[in-house]
Amino acid sequence: MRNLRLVLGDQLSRAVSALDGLDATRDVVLMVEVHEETTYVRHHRQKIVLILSAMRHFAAMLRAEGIPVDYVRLNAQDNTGSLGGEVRRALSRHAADRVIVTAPGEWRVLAMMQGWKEALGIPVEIREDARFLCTQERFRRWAQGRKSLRMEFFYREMRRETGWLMHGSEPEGGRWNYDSDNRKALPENLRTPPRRRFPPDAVTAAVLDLVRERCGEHFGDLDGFGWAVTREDALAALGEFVDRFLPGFGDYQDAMRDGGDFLFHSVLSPYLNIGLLAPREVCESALDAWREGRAPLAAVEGFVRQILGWREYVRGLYWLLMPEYADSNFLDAQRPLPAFYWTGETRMRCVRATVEATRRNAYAHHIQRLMITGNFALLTGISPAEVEAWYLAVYADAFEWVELPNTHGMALHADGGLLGSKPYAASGAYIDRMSDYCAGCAYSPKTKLGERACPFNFLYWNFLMDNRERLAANPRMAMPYRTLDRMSGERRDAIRRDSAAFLAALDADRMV
Ligand code: FAD
Ligand code: DLZ
Ligand code: SF4
Repeated sequence: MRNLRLVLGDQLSRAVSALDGLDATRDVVLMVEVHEETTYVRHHRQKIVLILSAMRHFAAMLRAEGIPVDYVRLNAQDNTGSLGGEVRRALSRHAADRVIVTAPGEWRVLAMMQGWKEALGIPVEIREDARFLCTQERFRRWAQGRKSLRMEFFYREMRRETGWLMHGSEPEGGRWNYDSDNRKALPENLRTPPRRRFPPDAVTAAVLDLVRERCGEHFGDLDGFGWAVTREDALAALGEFVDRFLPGFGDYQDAMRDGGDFLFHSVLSPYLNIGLLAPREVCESALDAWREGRAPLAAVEGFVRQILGWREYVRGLYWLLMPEYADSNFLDAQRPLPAFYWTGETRMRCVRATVEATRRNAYAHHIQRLMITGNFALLTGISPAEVEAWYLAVYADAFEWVELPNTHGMALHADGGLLGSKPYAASGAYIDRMSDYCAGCAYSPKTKLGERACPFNFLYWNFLMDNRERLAANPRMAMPYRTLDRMSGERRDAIRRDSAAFLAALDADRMV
């Protein structure tokens, strides 16, 4: 029997289940660059280059092992432009009896694959994606019958299961979570060493030309492309992070600085998500650094929690709750996405800096995503579907299984609090405390009302007033509502007036 083994652009691991049991004398691996996947959202151009170049390198690596790979390029003649169309064509080229594929990272693609069996008239085996630390079945068992699906409880179970940072049955150091140590603002004189980037080789250069030619309409700079596109280089990026940045990861996890594009973050998410790195090896590198005294416990716990906790948890939720999850809109947010999410043309320096960094790098760190662009969208009631399409497009690490719960649940509270116990809404004071953006802004974080007032200030209170019925019963919102209720009627009227004027300007596409 000849199997056609399809490997997608975010499945570039030698250990991917679609390749299990491969017989190189009979089977064929199929990899396809298709218009449908490069355009289902207007992906950042660096994201497309990263994926296509990494796919080409991966195919070359398999071939070097003696595995037959049928690779269809984006501009190949007769390329049908869709995954389904290319599988159909390949089946007739190779007279295969069966298609084997690893489950994709998106509901849309899974639904498509489930239709292939009937459409193609041959067996299609969809195998579990085993590249995660928690299986879907394990997550379902954890979630079953629970009232609250909080990440922290899931994370503790995963710590116990892996034995990572455990001292018998107790957490190492006596605490499960060192987050309260991880909220320092960056000292002004602290400079982060420059990040290693990987200059394009001939394969990447060819893909850069292709994307320049075909994706002119897409968002994002191509100059300065420096992502690793091979496992070898991704491992070098991991090594650099652990040696030079992990020790500062915890302390400055929530900090922001204009021009500090990566700070102490790992910048490994694109490699984890497309398969160049595995979550286990990334966590184990960090754990080794702690055991050898090269990184403190709080930093390593914080880092491991992001991967063993958050990353596994959002994936579990996605597959548990989709497709209905994406349809909820708890806060009834309907506003269209402002144009400055693409252009960066706004007087709010924090938003402009985040959009510009995103355009430069196809990357922004977590606090920029959550507390700047996410917070603004939450406070102004932008439609979840529009915000989600933006996040899915602009980041090199964006795949729906991880992007959607983070945007829909964490940033926008559109799920009504399934993922986060309260909305991550914040005023200018938070942004001022955690960043240097406000110093050079046209607005003032200390001014609460009027022309110079930071928009996050009045919008924050306006958001609470608009959503009182939905949020006031939440115990974690009791304090802000008490503060709101202590305000004078005139002050609340002024907040409403300034917010209405700001939102009218936003809706009219005027500079804000
Ligand atoms: P680090 O800060 O170094 O963290 C280490 C690793 O932990 C990351 O590489 C990532 O794999 C994992 N991680 C950290 N936080 C999360 C989280 N909340 N959910 C899942 N994994 C996490 N992450 C994506 O990988 N893809 C996305 O499309 C994505 N969209 C997001 C959208 C919004 C609105 C928000 C608030 C967060 C989003 N995140 C997403 C989570 C997080 O912001 C990124 O994983 C992180 O910024 C990647 O940078 P890093 O590798 O430097 O992370
Ligand atoms: C994101 C992406 C892009 C831009 N291009 C391709 C492609 O040409 N071929 C491919 O196999 N995969 C691509 N991908 C990744 C897919 O979109 C991804 O596999 C699905 O969204 C499921 O996660
Ligand atoms: Fe952002 Fe407000 Fe600070 Fe300006 S003043 S940078 S808008 S938080």
